[in-house]
Amino acid sequence: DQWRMVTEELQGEVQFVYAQEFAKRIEEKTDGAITVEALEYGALGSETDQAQLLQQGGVELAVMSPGFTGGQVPDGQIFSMHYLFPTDQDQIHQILKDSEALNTDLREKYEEHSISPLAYWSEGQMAWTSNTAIKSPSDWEGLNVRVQESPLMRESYDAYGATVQSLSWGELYTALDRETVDAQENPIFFIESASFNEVQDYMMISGHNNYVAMTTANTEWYNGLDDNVKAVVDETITELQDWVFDEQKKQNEAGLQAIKDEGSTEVIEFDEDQIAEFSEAIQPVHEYYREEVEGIDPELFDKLKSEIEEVTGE
Ligand code: 6CS
Repeated sequence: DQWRMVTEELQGEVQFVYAQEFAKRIEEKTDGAITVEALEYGALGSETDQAQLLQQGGVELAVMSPGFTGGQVPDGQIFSMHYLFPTDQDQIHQILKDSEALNTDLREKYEEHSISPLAYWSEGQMAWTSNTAIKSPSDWEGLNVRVQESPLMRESYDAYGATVQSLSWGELYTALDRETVDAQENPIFFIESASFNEVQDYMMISGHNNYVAMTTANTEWYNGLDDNVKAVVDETITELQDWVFDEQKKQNEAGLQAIKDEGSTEVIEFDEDQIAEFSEAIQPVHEYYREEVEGIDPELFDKLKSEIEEVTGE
């Protein structure tokens, strides 16, 4: 058998090296009976094209960011909520691995759309970049920020007074360079790798969110696998959760150093007071999400929140 795993990133970047490592391990474990082709961003279209392809069974597996199916699977937007998850990466790792709200309840919601999230993992803390310094929520006023296809992302930046535009990331460098877009969010390794720092003067380590990716399978395909093959897939994905945790950490540390060395982007790290101010400004969006957003399961949100509190002790 040959399977394909499509990713949203390029050679050397976290999602793509994850797919290569998955391929390597599956081939080893099956003595070459199953091979997996890792595909980089662009090979089969944009991120939204790739999501559709997975849903239709055109590829068996995909590394996918929940942000691109936010309109279809409203509960998946929980990952784009600012100041909900902790900033501590070990704690996030534990929550993503163990949360029942995510691994059982949210998984079922995705499966209604033929997407089986087999694991959630973080690509690291996201930072904001912009050509003006953003030090308090009102600094967002009048800025146009690029987001993925998630209505909740719109609400969040709206709460700070910014406007949003959704784009595939492949169009983002040019948009920032031409100043049709003023700002964006991404994990630090990716900001460096996609050279967004070349066209942005400030990078804010804001603590507003981490970047979650999902290892997904087409649901019908996955359910139809022989039990022993499914066990190999599940085992490999569990192993890779710890593997990718270390990989993203390495890449994010190296990315931060490279941005500092390059020197044209000022790095601003938020202190506790700034985090508290932003966190307060976003609370109405947390409430709005729970109470008003169509298709949201408030119980899933409450459950995740209490699971987060258990891990952080807050
Ligand atoms: O900003 C984006 O859309 C891209 N960012 C990352 C870290 N991975 C892929 C994604 O498409």
